[in-house]
Parts: sequence; C-alpha cells; structure tokens
Amino acid sequence: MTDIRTIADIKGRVINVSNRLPVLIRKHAGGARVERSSGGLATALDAGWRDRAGVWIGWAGTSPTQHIEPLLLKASQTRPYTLRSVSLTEDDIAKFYSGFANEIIWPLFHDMPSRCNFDPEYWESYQRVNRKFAKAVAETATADDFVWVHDYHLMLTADAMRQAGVRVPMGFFLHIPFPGQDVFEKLPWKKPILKSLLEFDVIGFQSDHDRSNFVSCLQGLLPEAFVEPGTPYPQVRFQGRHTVIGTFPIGIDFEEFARQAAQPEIEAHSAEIRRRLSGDTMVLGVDRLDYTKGIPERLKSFRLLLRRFPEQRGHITLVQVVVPSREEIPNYKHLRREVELLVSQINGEFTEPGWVPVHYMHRNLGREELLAYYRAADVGLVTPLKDGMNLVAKEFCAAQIDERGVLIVSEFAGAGPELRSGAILVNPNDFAEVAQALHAAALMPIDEKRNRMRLLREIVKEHNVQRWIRSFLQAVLDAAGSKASDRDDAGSPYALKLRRDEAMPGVALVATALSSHVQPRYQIGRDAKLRAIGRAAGED
Ligand code: ADQ
Repeated sequence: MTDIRTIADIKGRVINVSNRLPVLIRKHAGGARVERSSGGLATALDAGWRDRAGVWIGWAGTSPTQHIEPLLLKASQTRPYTLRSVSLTEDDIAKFYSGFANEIIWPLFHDMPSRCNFDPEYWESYQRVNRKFAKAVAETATADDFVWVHDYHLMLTADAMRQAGVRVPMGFFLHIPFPGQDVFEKLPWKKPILKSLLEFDVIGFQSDHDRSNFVSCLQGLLPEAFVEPGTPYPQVRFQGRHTVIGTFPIGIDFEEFARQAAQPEIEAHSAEIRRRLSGDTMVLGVDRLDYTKGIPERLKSFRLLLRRFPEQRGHITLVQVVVPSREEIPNYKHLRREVELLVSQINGEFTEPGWVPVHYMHRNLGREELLAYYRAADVGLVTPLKDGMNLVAKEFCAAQIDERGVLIVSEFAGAGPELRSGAILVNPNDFAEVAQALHAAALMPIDEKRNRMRLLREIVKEHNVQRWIRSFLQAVLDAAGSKASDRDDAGSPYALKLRRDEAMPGVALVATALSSHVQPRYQIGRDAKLRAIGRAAGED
C-alpha cells in the first residue's frame, strides 16, 4: 500500500480543470498561434505549478480548429503538465461562457444582481458544458489522481463527474467572491449549484468572508446539509458525504516577479518611463477592463484629487492600463466608452503645457513592460468595487524592489484585509477618501513608505502561489484520507492518510494568519516604524 504522508509523496497526477487553459490559440489568416492567457487564475497557476506532474483540462479560447492539438502539444513540452482542450461550439461560447458564467454568475457573485440576465437558455448550456468538462476528466483521470476544478464556470462538474464514475479525490476553488444569502438566493438555479458543490471533497474560498457567506447560504437554503465544526475548517455533511469548506487566499510567484523586476533591462525601461512622464508622483492602475474593477470610480476619485488639491496639478500623473476583456458582452462595450470619455474629460479639464494628468493604455502588456511600469510607479492604485483577491496588488509589491512605492487597495478586494497592515485601505465608492489617500501617498515620508512596502513584500513573499497550491492539495489529501479511514477502505490509495497532528503547518497557518478577524503580525506606528504585534510578539 502507498505510504502517503505529505503531498510530496503523492504518486498520482493533479488534473487541473478550468474554463481556460493557461494558453490560448488565436486564429489568423495563415493558421493559428499560441498566446499566454491573461487573467489572474491562469497567471498564478501557470507560474506556481512547477514540480508536479499533471494534466490541465480547459478551453483553448477559440472555436474548434485542426490547429489546436499540435499547438497544445508543443506548449505542453515546456511545462510539467499536459494541456488537453475541451472544445466549445459558438453556441457554448455565447450561452455558457458569455451567458451563464459572465452575464449571471460574475455580476451576481460580485454583488451586482441588477447586471444579471437570467436567461434560462444559459442554464441549459451551463449544464451541457459542465458535462462536457466532466467527461474529459472521466477520460483522463486514473485511480491515484487528484482533480482540482477552478472557478465559477464549472460549479456543476462534481455532480457530472460522480455520475460519470470518477471516484478520485476532488477539490474546487472559487477565485471570485461568494455573495451573501440575500444576493445568492436570487439565482433561480441556486439549489442544484449548492448540491453539486457539495459533491466535492474540499471547497476553497479566497477569504473567510466568502467562506462564511457560503456556509450561511447552505444553512439558509439547504437545511438538509449539516455544518459541523472542524479543525482547521468546518465540514458539511450532506447525503452521506462530507465536504471540507476552507479558506486559501491565492498568492503570486513572488520570487519570479522580484527576480525579473531586478533585471537591468527592466530597471532601464522603468527609468525611461519616468523620464518621459512629467510630474513627481506616478500613480498606476492595471486591470482587466471589467466593471468590478472600479475604473470609472477611480478616475472620478483622481479628478476629485485634482479639484480639491490644486497643488497636485502638474505633479501627479495617473497611468491607467487596461487589458481588453469580454468585449462581446454589451456591458463591457459600454464600460470602455465610459472610461474613455472620463479620461478625455479629465485631460480636457486639467492638461497644462508639459503635463497630461491621465495616460491611458488599452492593451495587453508583456511581462517585462508590466514589470517596468510596476517598478516605475510611486503609487499602486488598486480599487475594485469587489474582487476575490486581486493579484495586481501583490504583483506591484513584488516588483517594488526599491521599496518606495505605496499601495492603496480597496477594502472590498480579498487583498485588502490581507495587506491592510502595510497598505492604505480605501472604500472605492468614497471618492473623497481615495483622493485623500492619493494625496497622503504623494506626501508620505520615504521612511514610512519603506517600512510599509517592506512589510507588504514580506507578506506577499510568505503567502506565495506555491504555498497556496500546497495548502489546497494538502487539504484535499487530508479530506480524502479521512474519508478512506471512515470507510475503513484499505484498498484506497489514500487510506494511509495524514494524521491531524501531521498536517502541513501551512494549511492552518494560511487560514488563520490571513483571516480578516485576526490581528496583523506587524503594524506601522505613528513614527513610521515597523513593529511586531499580536501573536508574533516574540519577534519584537
Ligand atoms: P482577475 O479578475 O483576472 O482574476 P486579477 O487577480 O487582478 O484579476 O488578475 C489580473 C491579472 O491580469 C494579473 O496577473 C495582471 O498582471 C494581469 N493584467 C491585468 N491587466 C493587464 C495588462 N494590461 N497587461 C498585461 N497583464 C495584465 C480572478 C479574480 C481575482 C483573483 C484571481 C486569481 O477575479 O479576484 O485574484 O482570479 O484567483
């Protein structure tokens, strides 16, 4: 029998399942080419998944073409995992992807129900496509594998996988927020979604807040499910199954970002950006063009700053970079027009010879260019109206190797509570507060900036994406092991499970250290000195 003590001992592969693969195939007149997918999930997971053999199942971002398989084969050769595509028809793309996922679940889970289009055809398509993904997993998974399903596109896969006979441990991670019951209950198909989620062995959320929203929804909407306290996470008992409900805040590949940011070419590029921009303070916003990211609200806050603090005119510049996103959906088209109108109004109102207040770019930046902007910036302005985590906040910190940038972050992003001990936290709907935070950041003494950024970088470094992957897989292993022993199923490869006291410390630590209810380990004092507080008092 296999002796499985930690995730390093797992013989089987991780079968990662997400709507998008980390690469996308783009057709052009002469054929097709491979590009890196943008977006947080693909960026984080592609970087963090280094040493574990596996398969990544997902959509290659295009309608079926004969070019897909050879291109994916080639892209697989430079990765530790094989890429396997699930093909989506034009109808699937319109109704499952643009429709159910992005016109219903995305706005609803970001607390914007008035933007939802509850078209029943979308639901039909969502069920059909989730079965397609489940079938691909059933064809791929072997007895020792683990299945890790990602995100809101695929919440029905567990049910379909169980029906297709998949018996291996399965985990699900939600990258976006989970709403409170008053919002979630508006979804006409809430019960089948909750029931399917409970077919997973582990369900992971970005924050304790999301996790407790989910538990409240279960208690309010599915009274047959029993929530039992557990360590480190609660469990839900439903129809003879147990599901662990955990918190696993996602991180980035800190070392890689920091290493690349330190390269001389990036430094030179960043100096060039600063040389070309007039003014003393460069504020940077980097987002997918999405209404949840609060871009119009950010521009209005910046306009208020220039109105309320005229001494900043000519001295502060906002560089706003947006990557085009979901352009086929009407809400997104309107957003682009709104953002561009605001940029031109602000520039029309305030531009002076030699100074343009807002520099706006609507395109995908390559990694080097992105890093050069992160390094050049004095202020990272990350103000989503609602966000599961927000990796831009963490990438900005990792790239700040000179430790002189200030992070302003929304209290409604998962990254807000996590980084609050070093960042300035703001309510993105409070334009006056954001304007005030920008003013304070521009005037902040260098010592305070350094202390804050040092602390932020320490947090981002410690809670990196590798740790996130390990903790999640460990939780799935743990859950699978305890089930095997409950059933006394000696034939299971997971029967020799971790004992509770052997559990990887990272699992519990991630959950508690990042909880929004737990004291931060460090704080900046009024004198801008970094002090250790709370649980880490011994380190003072
Ligand atoms: P996203 O909503 O895609 O992710 P986010 O976490 O901010 O949001 O990640 C965006 C990624 O795109 C970052 O890696 C960033 O560098 C990149 N990016 C943005 N604009 C770019 C540009 N113009 N050029 C190049 N790259 C750009 C979802 C959830 C988040 C969660 C992640 C991961 O919505 O809340 O943090 O998944 O779990």
